[in-house]
Amino acid sequence: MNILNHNEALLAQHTRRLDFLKSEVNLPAGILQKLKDFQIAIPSWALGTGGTRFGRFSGGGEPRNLEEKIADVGLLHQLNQSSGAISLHIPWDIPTDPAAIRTLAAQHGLAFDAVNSNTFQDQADQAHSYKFGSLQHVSAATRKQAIDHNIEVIKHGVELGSKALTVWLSDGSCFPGQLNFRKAYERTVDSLREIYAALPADWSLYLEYKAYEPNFYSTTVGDWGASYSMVNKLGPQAKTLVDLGHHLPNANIEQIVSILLMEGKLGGFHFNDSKYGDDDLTAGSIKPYQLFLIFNELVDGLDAKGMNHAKDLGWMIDASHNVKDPLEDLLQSVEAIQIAYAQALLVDRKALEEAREANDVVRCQEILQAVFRTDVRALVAQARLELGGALDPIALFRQENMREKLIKARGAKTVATGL
Ligand code: LRH
Ligand code: MN
Repeated sequence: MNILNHNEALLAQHTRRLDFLKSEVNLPAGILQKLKDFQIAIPSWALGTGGTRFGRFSGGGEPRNLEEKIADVGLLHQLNQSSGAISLHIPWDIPTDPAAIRTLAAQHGLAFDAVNSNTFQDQADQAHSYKFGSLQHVSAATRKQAIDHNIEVIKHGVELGSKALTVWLSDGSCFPGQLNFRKAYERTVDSLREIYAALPADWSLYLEYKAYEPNFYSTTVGDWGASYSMVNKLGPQAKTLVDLGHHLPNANIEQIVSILLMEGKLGGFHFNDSKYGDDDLTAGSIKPYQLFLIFNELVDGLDAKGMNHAKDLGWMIDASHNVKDPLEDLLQSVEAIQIAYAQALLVDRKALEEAREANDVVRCQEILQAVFRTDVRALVAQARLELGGALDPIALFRQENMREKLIKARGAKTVATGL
């Protein structure tokens, strides 16, 4: 891919935009380095075309195995220099030769972020079905099967250099009366304790909550309260994972984030966007102001605790692509996340606190919205440029006819494992 020629053609326009931004805004010292250090993990299960129960419309050239998934994330990282990690889902992506996979990932400049277990689907050779749950199941044998799977996933992660296990449980119920909520909660915590006990000392366990789907009456880890209470019972290595699409309508996610972070129980994120349910749409495509407000709380809370922005939380995307090219969609998500982070770094926190302490509500909004209405794309592009990335990743992806090349290499009908 000819990134140099691409950047040369766009440099004059880029420099004009960056100079204009610098003439309008005092850029805090170190903001470019923070943007360069900020790497977002790409989900291995979102490199193909997603679908719904009503249909799936593949775009072709999808990765046929883990090696090709790593190559696709490597391509994203080459373009934006901000996708330096991949998050695997087991058993969709079992690394049969971990050493070779690790070497291949390193060749693409990629690390392995959290590994994800899967006790929401029955595998062909499985003894006990997860139809009525996994860690909450009434049968101890089914719970043990699910615990053993999570411990197996940790082993795969250790071989790859990952440092976290993400547990999302579809467990719950579809009808009133179906479930004893207290027993389900206690069985889930007891099962998680056995998984927690298998964690290496330097690992984290991220417990992801979700309001509904596939269960439509109750979900046992259904909201931040359930996850937070459970991770507190488990111990210091257990944290709550916030998937932006897993909330009931109009939930104040930035407030949830601020409290979890303050409590030292925020583990990380699955970034996406949604208008109705767990739509898994492109981050920042529906509610960009909410994404900015979340990063506003993150920068404030991370600095208040002296935490390292890039390293101390899990930054991951979890999206599904029904109508967009999966790689273009992921490039857009990473860009939207970098923009929200850059804007949050520009917030004048001293002025905002003074306005808050003075109950000057109008001034508070003026301070936040002035930043939200500041076009920081040139700043995010400058970070990419300085790391050797493309000034306009999607334009270069298209100029290079990458999708056509992938279809030529892999075929038009290939289907990637995942959702
Ligand atoms: C559940 C979820 C979870 C993954 C799955 C692919 O909705 O967000 O994070 O395991 O999507
Ligand atoms: Mn998720």
